[in-house]
This record gives sequence, structure tokens and C-alpha cells, in this order.
Amino acid sequence: MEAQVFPLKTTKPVVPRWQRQQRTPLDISACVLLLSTVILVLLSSALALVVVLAFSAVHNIATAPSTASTTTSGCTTPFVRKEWRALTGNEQLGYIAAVQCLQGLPTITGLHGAKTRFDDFQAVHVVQAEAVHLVGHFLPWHRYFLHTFENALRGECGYEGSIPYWDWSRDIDNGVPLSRSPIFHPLSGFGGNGADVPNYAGQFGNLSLMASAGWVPPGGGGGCVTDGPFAGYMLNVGPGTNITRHCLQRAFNDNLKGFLTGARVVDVMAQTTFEAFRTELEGAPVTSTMRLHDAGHNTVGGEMADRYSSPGDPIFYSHHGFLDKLWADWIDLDFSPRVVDMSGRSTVDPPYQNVTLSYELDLLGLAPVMEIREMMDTRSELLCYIYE
Ligand SMILES: [Cu+2]
Repeated sequence: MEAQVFPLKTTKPVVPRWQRQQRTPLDISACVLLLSTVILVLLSSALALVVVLAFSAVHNIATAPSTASTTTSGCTTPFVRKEWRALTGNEQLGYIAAVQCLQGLPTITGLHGAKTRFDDFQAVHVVQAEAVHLVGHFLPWHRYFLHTFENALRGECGYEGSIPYWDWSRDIDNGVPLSRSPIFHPLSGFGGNGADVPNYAGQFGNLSLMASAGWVPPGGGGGCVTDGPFAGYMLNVGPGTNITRHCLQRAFNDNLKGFLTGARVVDVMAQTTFEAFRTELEGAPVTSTMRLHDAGHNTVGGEMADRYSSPGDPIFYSHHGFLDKLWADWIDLDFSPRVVDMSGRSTVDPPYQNVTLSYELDLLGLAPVMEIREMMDTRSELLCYIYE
């Protein structure tokens, strides 16, 4: 596999939509009108305040102490991210419809071949892939990435819910093959496996690689997804760092289920430092065999098995939603020390620094650069969500 990051191919300036409004003469007169209204309102409020102050002074009314706190009171009604199965049928359809809406909106980044808003996210992941995996900021970067995707669904597609997460260990512990998991249902879910391709060897031959390493034999599928809402949908970015128009592919592999059981989740949750937690969660090649993150990608296969372009399969956001939930749950098990526990190398190859809370996360214009400290607590004013 090529270890190469494409240079940014910016066909449009990376300027968010809200900063790109044109001013017309009509706008200017509207502005003048608005400004004079604001001045009038301010003047009358000031007058009212003087009257009230004079009144309370005369009547010796104690002024209530100010309890307003802009930082801690900002997340009073957090969004709730639920497991796919806990959504009602309408909520499931609403999420799929919102993703399809993003797939129909034009790009605002023009990054790396992106044509749609859905592509924008996939393209950012392709360009940043080498920088955000197998490093200390793997979990916080993906947390910010998912949060920004969720914001786009809400702000641009009128979606009122949250990203549903996919707890694959429930399917495996129930003895259900992937193809029968409710999340891959053709009518109420993400659609099923790709069409069978004889001797399918993975996007980059990675299935044959897995088999030759003695890990697991390849599963079936490998071709285009044939049913569900994304059958016939064409991606513009990927596979890998390529820019090609291609169908969404999957290659379900139930032979990986041993890496994705509830017992494996318990193993990861039992780690006592962030360093051990993040490596045991993310997997190879830092660990000798697969773990939750890479096994989840590879069990779906196809686009999802591609370390660059995997967000081309909408199931990416639900797989990473579950990993994000595990991190949030792990922090809650011992909140005070863990909400500030951050570590790991900053790059895969030396020279590298140690990742700390002040390390900056870059989504290449999808959202402002943020420090890791802003991603540590999902109940912060910025993130404001919880898991159920
Ligand atoms: Cu990733």
C-alpha cells in the first residue's frame, strides 16, 4: 500500500458557507434599518434600567447575585446518541435520509476530488489518514470529525437526532451473522453485503494479506452493495488516495467475529491508562493482531477496509460512534484523572512529540482547529452529547 498523502487539491477556497455571503444594495439598506432599530432598543433598555435601579435603590431591594456562567451552563440538554437498535423505525429512516441529503449537497471544501458535502468528510479523512491513526490523537480527532459530521446533518439537512452508534458485539454475542444484523437491513438500515466477486482480494489486496498472515480467511462479497439506500450510490473519492467514481463496496467477513465479542470490549475497558486503552482499542500494527477498531473496519470490508477512504461507507460513522462511546464510558469509570489523561506519539515515524491536551486537531477547514482538551468531555458546551 502506498504510504503517501496527496497534496491538497483545492479547487475552491476553503471558506465556510456562512462567510461567503454577497452584499447587495438591498442588504445595505436593510442593515441601516436594523442598526437604527438596535440603537432605539438599546436606548430604551438603558432608560428602563435607570428607572429600575432608581426604584431598587429607593426601596432597598437586594440585587440578586449573578449566577450566570457561560462555560458550565452551556450544555443543559445534551443530544443523546443511541445504539441503532434503540432508534424507532422513523428515527432510523430519518438518519439515513439525512445522510442522503448530505450526499446531495455540493462540496464547500473542493478538497481532493470532493463533489458533495458527504465527500468533504471522506476527502478530509483521506488527506489526514496518515496523520490521525496509530497516534495519541486518534480518538480525539475522530471525536471531532464525527461531531462536525453530525453538525452538518443538523445544520444543513434539518436532522434533529444524533449519530446512531453500532455495537457489533451485540450481533456477535447473539450469534447473528453480519448480513442479518438489523443495521444492514435493506429497508430500515444501511443495506447489506456487496455482490460476490470471485477470489476477491480486497481494495489493496488486504484480504489476501490477512489470509497470508494466518489471521483469517477472507469472507464473501467484495462487489457493489446491491440493496438498501446506498445501492447504486456512486462515490467520488477513493479508494485509497485515488479520485475515482466508483460504487460503494462491501465484503462482509464473519471470520473476524472473535475480535469483536463483548468479552473483547471488556478487555479494552479494563485498561487503566489512556495509553493502554487507545492502543488496545485501535489495533494493528501497534498490536500484533486486530483489535476493536481495525477488526470492525475489516469485518464490513470493501470501502470500510480502506484506511484512507473508509468514511465513504456511511456505516463508518456508526462504527466510530461506538468506539467514541467506549472512550466516553472509559473516562466516566474514573472521571477526574481520565478526563485529562492524554498520551501517545504525535506521528507514526520519528521525530515525534508526545501528544498532550494542547495538541491541535485539524479538520482542514471543515471546522476550526481545536485543542484536544476541547474533546475530552462530551458534556462540554462545544460537544454537548451523551451516550445511552
Ligand atoms: Cu479514521
